[in-house]
Amino acid sequence: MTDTLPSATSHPTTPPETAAGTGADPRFDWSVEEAEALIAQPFHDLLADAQQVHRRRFDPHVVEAAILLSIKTGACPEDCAYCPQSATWNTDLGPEPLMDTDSIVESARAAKANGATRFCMGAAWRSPTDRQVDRVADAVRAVGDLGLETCVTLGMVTTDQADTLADAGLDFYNHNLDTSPEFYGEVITTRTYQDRLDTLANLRTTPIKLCTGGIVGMGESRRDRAGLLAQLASLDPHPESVPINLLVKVPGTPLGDLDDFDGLELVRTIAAARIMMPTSVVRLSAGRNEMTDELQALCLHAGASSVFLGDKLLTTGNPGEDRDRELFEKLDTDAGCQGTSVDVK
Ligand code: SAM
Ligand code: DTB
Ligand code: SF4
Repeated sequence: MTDTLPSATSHPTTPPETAAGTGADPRFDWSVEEAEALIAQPFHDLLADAQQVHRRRFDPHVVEAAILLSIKTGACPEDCAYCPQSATWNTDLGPEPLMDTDSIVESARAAKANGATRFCMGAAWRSPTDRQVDRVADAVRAVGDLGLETCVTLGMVTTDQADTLADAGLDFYNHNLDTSPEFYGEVITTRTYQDRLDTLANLRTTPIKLCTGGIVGMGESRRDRAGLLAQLASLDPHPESVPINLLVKVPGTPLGDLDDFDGLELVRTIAAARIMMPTSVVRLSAGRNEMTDELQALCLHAGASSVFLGDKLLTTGNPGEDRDRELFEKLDTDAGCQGTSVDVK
Protein backbone atom coordinates (compact mmCIF):
# COMPACT_ATOMS: atom_id res chain seq x y z
CA MET A 1 0.00 0.00 0.00
CA THR A 2 1.40 3.41 -0.92
CA ASP A 3 1.14 6.40 1.35
CA THR A 4 -0.97 8.31 -1.12
CA LEU A 5 -4.55 7.79 -2.24
CA PRO A 6 -5.17 5.33 -5.09
CA SER A 7 -4.11 6.88 -8.37
CA ALA A 8 -6.80 7.72 -10.85
CA THR A 9 -7.31 5.65 -13.93
CA SER A 10 -9.93 6.11 -16.57
CA HIS A 11 -13.10 4.05 -16.59
CA PRO A 12 -15.47 3.83 -19.51
CA THR A 13 -18.88 5.23 -18.78
CA THR A 14 -22.11 3.88 -20.12
CA PRO A 15 -24.55 6.73 -20.58
CA PRO A 16 -28.10 5.60 -20.00
CA GLU A 17 -30.16 6.06 -23.14
CA THR A 18 -33.52 5.31 -21.60
CA ALA A 19 -34.00 7.78 -18.77
CA ALA A 20 -36.26 10.60 -19.86
CA GLY A 21 -34.74 14.03 -19.46
CA THR A 22 -31.54 12.92 -17.79
CA GLY A 23 -29.31 13.94 -20.69
CA ALA A 24 -30.94 17.33 -20.98
CA ASP A 25 -29.02 20.48 -21.71
CA PRO A 26 -28.56 22.88 -18.79
CA ARG A 27 -31.51 25.13 -17.95
CA PHE A 28 -31.16 28.55 -16.37
CA ASP A 29 -34.81 29.20 -15.52
CA TRP A 30 -35.44 26.87 -12.57
CA SER A 31 -38.04 28.37 -10.26
CA VAL A 32 -37.81 27.94 -6.49
CA GLU A 33 -41.04 25.91 -6.63
CA GLU A 34 -39.59 23.52 -9.21
CA ALA A 35 -36.40 23.13 -7.21
CA GLU A 36 -38.37 22.42 -4.04
CA ALA A 37 -40.53 19.85 -5.83
CA LEU A 38 -37.36 18.19 -7.13
CA ILE A 39 -35.86 17.94 -3.63
CA ALA A 40 -39.19 16.55 -2.35
CA GLN A 41 -39.43 13.77 -4.96
CA PRO A 42 -39.68 10.18 -3.70
CA PHE A 43 -36.14 9.48 -2.46
CA HIS A 44 -35.34 6.57 -4.76
CA ASP A 45 -36.70 8.37 -7.84
CA LEU A 46 -34.60 11.44 -7.02
CA LEU A 47 -31.45 9.39 -6.56
CA ALA A 48 -32.02 7.33 -9.70
CA ASP A 49 -32.47 10.50 -11.78
CA ALA A 50 -29.44 12.17 -10.21
CA GLN A 51 -27.25 9.13 -10.84
CA GLN A 52 -28.35 9.01 -14.46
CA VAL A 53 -27.67 12.73 -14.97
CA HIS A 54 -24.28 12.19 -13.38
CA ARG A 55 -23.34 9.25 -15.60
CA ARG A 56 -24.31 11.18 -18.69
CA ARG A 57 -21.29 13.45 -18.34
CA PHE A 58 -19.09 12.12 -15.53
CA ASP A 59 -17.20 8.97 -14.70
CA PRO A 60 -18.95 7.66 -11.55
CA HIS A 61 -15.77 5.92 -10.37
CA VAL A 62 -13.66 9.06 -10.17
CA VAL A 63 -13.65 11.74 -7.50
CA GLU A 64 -11.82 15.02 -7.94
CA ALA A 65 -9.51 15.84 -5.04
CA ALA A 66 -8.67 19.32 -3.80
CA ILE A 67 -6.71 20.36 -0.74
CA LEU A 68 -7.35 23.56 1.19
CA LEU A 69 -4.89 25.87 2.86
CA SER A 70 -5.83 28.83 5.01
CA ILE A 71 -3.30 31.43 3.82
CA LYS A 72 -4.67 34.17 6.11
CA THR A 73 -6.57 33.07 9.17
CA GLY A 74 -9.14 34.70 11.45
CA ALA A 75 -9.84 38.30 12.51
CA CYS A 76 -12.37 38.68 9.69
CA PRO A 77 -14.58 41.81 9.87
CA GLU A 78 -17.64 39.98 8.47
CA ASP A 79 -20.19 38.47 10.89
CA CYS A 80 -21.05 35.18 9.13
CA ALA A 81 -22.83 33.25 11.90
CA TYR A 82 -21.33 29.90 10.86
CA CYS A 83 -17.73 31.00 10.64
CA PRO A 84 -15.03 30.43 13.27
CA GLN A 85 -12.88 33.08 11.55
CA SER A 86 -15.19 36.02 12.20
CA ALA A 87 -13.74 38.49 14.71
CA THR A 88 -17.32 38.94 15.97
CA TRP A 89 -17.36 35.52 17.71
CA ASN A 90 -15.25 34.15 20.51
CA THR A 91 -13.80 30.95 19.11
CA ASP A 92 -10.49 29.31 20.02
CA LEU A 93 -8.92 30.41 16.77
CA GLY A 94 -5.63 32.36 16.81
CA PRO A 95 -5.45 34.87 13.92
CA GLU A 96 -2.52 34.53 11.53
CA PRO A 97 -1.28 37.00 8.90
CA LEU A 98 -0.95 36.30 5.16
CA MET A 99 1.57 33.50 4.59
CA ASP A 100 4.60 34.12 2.41
CA THR A 101 4.69 32.55 -1.04
CA ASP A 102 7.47 30.06 -0.20
CA SER A 103 5.48 28.56 2.67
CA ILE A 104 2.35 28.36 0.48
CA VAL A 105 4.31 26.59 -2.26
CA GLU A 106 5.77 24.14 0.26
CA SER A 107 2.26 23.26 1.38
CA ALA A 108 1.07 22.94 -2.26
CA ARG A 109 3.94 20.55 -3.00
CA ALA A 110 2.83 18.36 -0.07
CA ALA A 111 -0.79 18.51 -1.28
CA LYS A 112 0.29 17.29 -4.72
CA ALA A 113 2.28 14.46 -3.15
CA ASN A 114 -0.85 13.50 -1.21
CA GLY A 115 -2.91 13.12 -4.37
CA ALA A 116 -4.55 16.54 -4.79
CA THR A 117 -5.02 17.91 -8.27
CA ARG A 118 -6.33 21.27 -7.10
CA PHE A 119 -4.93 23.54 -4.41
CA CYS A 120 -7.39 25.98 -2.80
CA MET A 121 -6.10 28.96 -0.87
CA GLY A 122 -8.51 30.67 1.52
CA ALA A 123 -8.19 34.04 3.21
CA ALA A 124 -10.41 35.47 5.94
CA TRP A 125 -10.93 38.81 4.24
CA ARG A 126 -14.06 40.82 3.51
CA SER A 127 -12.39 42.33 0.43
CA PRO A 128 -8.62 42.28 -0.13
CA THR A 129 -6.54 45.34 -1.01
CA ASP A 130 -4.81 45.47 -4.39
CA ARG A 131 -1.50 44.82 -2.66
CA GLN A 132 -2.91 41.71 -0.99
CA VAL A 133 -4.27 40.50 -4.33
CA ASP A 134 -0.82 41.03 -5.91
CA ARG A 135 0.73 38.85 -3.22
CA VAL A 136 -1.88 36.11 -3.70
CA ALA A 137 -1.35 36.36 -7.49
CA ASP A 138 2.37 35.59 -6.94
CA ALA A 139 1.40 32.50 -4.94
CA VAL A 140 -1.10 31.44 -7.63
CA ARG A 141 1.64 31.65 -10.29
CA ALA A 142 4.02 29.58 -8.17
CA VAL A 143 1.42 26.92 -7.31
CA GLY A 144 0.31 26.72 -10.94
CA ASP A 145 3.95 26.11 -11.92
CA LEU A 146 3.83 22.91 -9.84
CA GLY A 147 1.19 21.57 -12.24
CA LEU A 148 -1.70 21.98 -9.80
CA GLU A 149 -5.02 23.59 -10.59
CA THR A 150 -5.43 26.72 -8.48
CA CYS A 151 -8.39 28.11 -6.57
CA VAL A 152 -8.59 31.06 -4.19
CA THR A 153 -11.32 32.43 -1.95
CA LEU A 154 -10.57 35.94 -0.77
CA GLY A 155 -13.95 37.62 -0.29
CA MET A 156 -15.25 40.37 -2.56
CA VAL A 157 -13.08 41.38 -5.54
CA THR A 158 -13.29 44.09 -8.21
CA THR A 159 -12.94 43.46 -11.94
CA ASP A 160 -9.37 44.83 -11.83
CA GLN A 161 -8.47 42.44 -9.03
CA ALA A 162 -10.11 39.57 -10.94
CA ASP A 163 -7.96 40.55 -13.96
CA THR A 164 -4.82 40.42 -11.82
CA LEU A 165 -5.71 36.91 -10.64
CA ALA A 166 -6.60 35.80 -14.17
CA ASP A 167 -3.25 37.11 -15.45
CA ALA A 168 -1.57 34.94 -12.81
CA GLY A 169 -3.33 31.93 -14.34
CA LEU A 170 -5.90 31.36 -11.59
CA ASP A 171 -8.23 28.51 -12.54
CA PHE A 172 -11.11 28.84 -10.01
CA TYR A 173 -12.46 31.44 -7.58
CA ASN A 174 -14.61 30.23 -4.68
CA HIS A 175 -17.30 32.65 -3.56
CA ASN A 176 -20.38 31.04 -2.01
CA LEU A 177 -23.94 32.36 -2.05
CA ASP A 178 -24.34 30.22 1.07
CA THR A 179 -28.17 30.14 1.25
CA SER A 180 -31.36 31.64 -0.22
CA PRO A 181 -31.73 35.42 -0.56
CA GLU A 182 -34.58 35.21 2.01
CA PHE A 183 -32.54 33.44 4.71
CA TYR A 184 -29.28 35.31 4.06
CA GLY A 185 -29.98 38.12 6.52
CA GLU A 186 -30.43 35.56 9.32
CA VAL A 187 -26.82 34.48 8.86
CA ILE A 188 -24.86 37.53 7.70
CA THR A 189 -25.57 41.23 8.25
CA THR A 190 -22.29 42.84 7.13
CA ARG A 191 -22.82 42.28 3.39
CA THR A 192 -25.72 41.66 1.06
CA TYR A 193 -26.67 38.87 -1.31
CA GLN A 194 -26.21 41.38 -4.13
CA ASP A 195 -22.60 41.97 -2.98
CA ARG A 196 -21.97 38.26 -3.51
CA LEU A 197 -23.65 38.26 -6.95
CA ASP A 198 -21.64 41.36 -7.95
CA THR A 199 -18.33 39.64 -7.17
CA LEU A 200 -19.41 36.60 -9.18
CA ALA A 201 -20.23 38.93 -12.08
CA ASN A 202 -16.84 40.65 -11.74
CA LEU A 203 -15.11 37.27 -11.92
CA ARG A 204 -17.17 36.29 -14.96
CA THR A 205 -15.54 39.13 -16.93
CA THR A 206 -12.37 36.95 -16.87
CA PRO A 207 -11.65 33.34 -17.87
CA ILE A 208 -11.56 32.30 -14.19
CA LYS A 209 -14.02 29.47 -13.48
CA LEU A 210 -16.57 29.91 -10.70
CA CYS A 211 -16.78 27.73 -7.62
CA THR A 212 -19.93 28.77 -5.82
CA GLY A 213 -22.33 26.90 -3.60
CA GLY A 214 -23.61 27.00 -0.06
CA ILE A 215 -24.12 25.52 3.36
CA VAL A 216 -26.93 23.29 4.63
CA GLY A 217 -27.82 22.73 8.27
CA MET A 218 -27.93 26.37 9.39
CA GLY A 219 -31.60 26.21 10.43
CA GLU A 220 -32.84 27.09 6.94
CA SER A 221 -35.95 25.48 5.44
CA ARG A 222 -36.12 23.13 2.46
CA ARG A 223 -37.51 26.07 0.52
CA ASP A 224 -34.34 28.02 1.36
CA ARG A 225 -32.21 25.18 0.06
CA ALA A 226 -34.35 25.21 -3.11
CA GLY A 227 -33.89 28.99 -3.27
CA LEU A 228 -30.10 28.62 -3.09
CA LEU A 229 -30.09 26.01 -5.86
CA ALA A 230 -32.39 28.16 -8.04
CA GLN A 231 -30.00 31.11 -7.61
CA LEU A 232 -26.95 29.01 -8.51
CA ALA A 233 -28.75 27.49 -11.50
CA SER A 234 -29.72 30.96 -12.77
CA LEU A 235 -26.05 31.78 -13.36
CA ASP A 236 -25.37 31.44 -17.07
CA PRO A 237 -23.21 29.46 -17.63
CA HIS A 238 -23.69 27.42 -14.47
CA PRO A 239 -20.83 27.60 -11.96
CA GLU A 240 -18.18 25.11 -13.02
CA SER A 241 -17.90 23.91 -9.43
CA VAL A 242 -20.68 23.78 -6.79
CA PRO A 243 -19.56 23.10 -3.21
CA ILE A 244 -22.27 21.86 -0.87
CA ASN A 245 -21.08 22.28 2.72
CA LEU A 246 -22.71 20.70 5.75
CA LEU A 247 -22.42 23.21 8.58
CA VAL A 248 -19.45 22.47 10.83
CA LYS A 249 -20.78 23.51 14.22
CA VAL A 250 -17.99 25.45 15.87
CA PRO A 251 -18.38 26.33 19.57
CA GLY A 252 -18.46 30.07 20.11
CA THR A 253 -20.29 30.81 16.85
CA PRO A 254 -24.03 31.53 16.98
CA LEU A 255 -24.71 28.28 15.09
CA GLY A 256 -22.36 26.24 17.27
CA ASP A 257 -25.06 24.34 19.14
CA LEU A 258 -27.76 23.84 16.51
CA ASP A 259 -29.41 20.43 16.21
CA ASP A 260 -27.81 17.92 13.86
CA PHE A 261 -28.98 18.20 10.27
CA ASP A 262 -30.75 15.21 8.68
CA GLY A 263 -28.17 13.51 6.48
CA LEU A 264 -30.78 12.30 3.99
CA GLU A 265 -31.84 15.92 3.40
CA LEU A 266 -28.20 16.66 2.50
CA VAL A 267 -28.35 13.77 0.02
CA ARG A 268 -31.55 15.19 -1.47
CA THR A 269 -29.94 18.65 -1.81
CA ILE A 270 -26.91 17.20 -3.59
CA ALA A 271 -29.11 15.14 -5.92
CA ALA A 272 -31.16 18.21 -6.83
CA ALA A 273 -27.99 20.25 -7.45
CA ARG A 274 -26.73 17.42 -9.69
CA ILE A 275 -29.93 17.45 -11.76
CA MET A 276 -30.31 21.24 -11.96
CA MET A 277 -26.68 21.88 -12.95
CA PRO A 278 -25.84 18.80 -15.01
CA THR A 279 -22.44 19.98 -16.27
CA SER A 280 -21.14 21.33 -12.94
CA VAL A 281 -18.85 19.41 -10.61
CA VAL A 282 -20.72 19.11 -7.29
CA ARG A 283 -18.40 18.97 -4.29
CA LEU A 284 -19.19 17.27 -1.00
CA SER A 285 -17.32 19.93 0.97
CA ALA A 286 -17.26 20.76 4.68
CA GLY A 287 -18.80 18.36 7.18
CA ARG A 288 -17.38 15.03 5.97
CA ASN A 289 -15.57 14.56 9.27
CA GLU A 290 -18.91 14.29 11.01
CA MET A 291 -20.43 11.90 8.43
CA THR A 292 -20.51 8.13 8.37
CA ASP A 293 -19.03 6.30 5.39
CA GLU A 294 -22.57 5.33 4.44
CA LEU A 295 -23.76 8.93 4.29
CA GLN A 296 -20.74 9.98 2.25
CA ALA A 297 -21.39 7.06 -0.11
CA LEU A 298 -24.98 8.22 -0.61
CA CYS A 299 -23.81 11.79 -1.29
CA LEU A 300 -21.37 10.50 -3.91
CA HIS A 301 -24.11 8.29 -5.37
CA ALA A 302 -26.37 11.37 -5.56
CA GLY A 303 -23.84 12.98 -7.90
CA ALA A 304 -21.16 14.65 -5.82
CA SER A 305 -17.81 13.92 -7.47
CA SER A 306 -15.34 16.13 -5.69
CA VAL A 307 -14.04 16.34 -2.12
CA PHE A 308 -11.41 18.08 -0.05
CA LEU A 309 -8.66 15.70 1.04
CA GLY A 310 -6.42 16.11 4.05
CA ASP A 311 -7.04 16.28 7.79
CA LYS A 312 -7.96 19.96 7.79
CA LEU A 313 -10.33 22.17 5.83
CA LEU A 314 -9.44 25.82 6.52
CA THR A 315 -9.52 25.74 10.30
CA THR A 316 -11.66 22.68 11.17
CA GLY A 317 -11.15 18.94 10.82
CA ASN A 318 -11.49 16.75 7.74
CA PRO A 319 -11.29 12.91 7.57
CA GLY A 320 -7.61 12.73 6.53
CA GLU A 321 -5.70 10.41 4.27
CA ASP A 322 -6.12 7.03 5.96
CA ARG A 323 -9.87 7.22 6.40
CA ASP A 324 -10.35 8.56 2.88
CA ARG A 325 -8.15 5.91 1.30
CA GLU A 326 -10.21 3.25 3.02
CA LEU A 327 -13.50 4.86 1.99
CA PHE A 328 -12.58 5.31 -1.66
CA GLU A 329 -11.22 1.77 -1.88
CA LYS A 330 -14.48 0.43 -0.47
CA LEU A 331 -16.40 2.47 -3.06
CA ASP A 332 -14.13 1.34 -5.95
CA THR A 333 -13.44 5.00 -6.56
CA ASP A 334 -10.29 6.76 -7.65
CA ALA A 335 -9.64 10.06 -5.93
CA GLY A 336 -7.34 12.61 -7.43
CA CYS A 337 -8.10 12.51 -11.11
CA GLN A 338 -8.01 15.91 -12.77
CA GLY A 339 -11.08 16.62 -14.85
CA THR A 340 -13.80 14.11 -14.08
CA SER A 341 -15.90 15.23 -16.99
CA VAL A 342 -16.35 12.86 -19.92
CA ASP A 343 -17.70 13.60 -23.37
CA VAL A 344 -21.44 13.65 -23.69
CA LYS A 345 -22.45 10.69 -25.82
N1 SAM B 1 -13.77 35.11 3.44
C1 SAM B 1 -14.05 34.53 2.20
C2 SAM B 1 -15.52 34.37 1.93
O1 SAM B 1 -16.30 34.35 2.82
O2 SAM B 1 -15.86 34.26 0.75
C3 SAM B 1 -13.36 33.19 1.99
C4 SAM B 1 -13.26 32.20 3.11
S1 SAM B 1 -14.80 31.55 3.76
C5 SAM B 1 -14.23 30.61 5.14
C6 SAM B 1 -15.27 30.33 2.55
C7 SAM B 1 -16.56 29.60 2.76
O3 SAM B 1 -16.41 28.63 3.78
C8 SAM B 1 -17.77 30.37 3.20
O4 SAM B 1 -18.38 31.03 2.14
C9 SAM B 1 -18.68 29.30 3.77
O5 SAM B 1 -19.55 28.82 2.76
C10 SAM B 1 -17.69 28.20 4.17
N2 SAM B 1 -17.70 27.99 5.63
C11 SAM B 1 -17.17 28.79 6.56
N3 SAM B 1 -17.38 28.31 7.80
C12 SAM B 1 -18.08 27.15 7.64
C13 SAM B 1 -18.62 26.19 8.56
N4 SAM B 1 -18.50 26.34 9.88
N5 SAM B 1 -19.28 25.15 8.05
C14 SAM B 1 -19.42 25.00 6.71
N6 SAM B 1 -18.94 25.87 5.80
C15 SAM B 1 -18.29 26.95 6.26
C1 DTB C 1 -16.19 25.85 0.49
O1 DTB C 1 -17.32 25.93 -0.03
N1 DTB C 1 -15.89 25.11 1.56
C2 DTB C 1 -14.51 25.30 1.93
C3 DTB C 1 -13.96 26.17 0.79
N2 DTB C 1 -15.13 26.49 0.04
C4 DTB C 1 -13.15 27.34 1.08
C5 DTB C 1 -14.37 25.92 3.27
C6 DTB C 1 -15.02 25.17 4.38
C7 DTB C 1 -14.65 25.82 5.66
C8 DTB C 1 -15.14 25.07 6.84
C9 DTB C 1 -14.79 25.74 8.12
C10 DTB C 1 -13.33 25.87 8.37
O2 DTB C 1 -12.57 24.86 8.25
O3 DTB C 1 -12.89 26.95 8.77
FE1 SF4 D 1 -14.97 36.12 6.95
FE2 SF4 D 1 -15.39 34.39 4.96
FE3 SF4 D 1 -15.63 33.64 7.55
FE4 SF4 D 1 -17.47 35.25 6.52
S1 SF4 D 1 -17.01 33.13 5.84
S2 SF4 D 1 -16.44 35.50 8.52
S3 SF4 D 1 -16.22 36.48 5.11
S4 SF4 D 1 -13.78 34.29 6.51
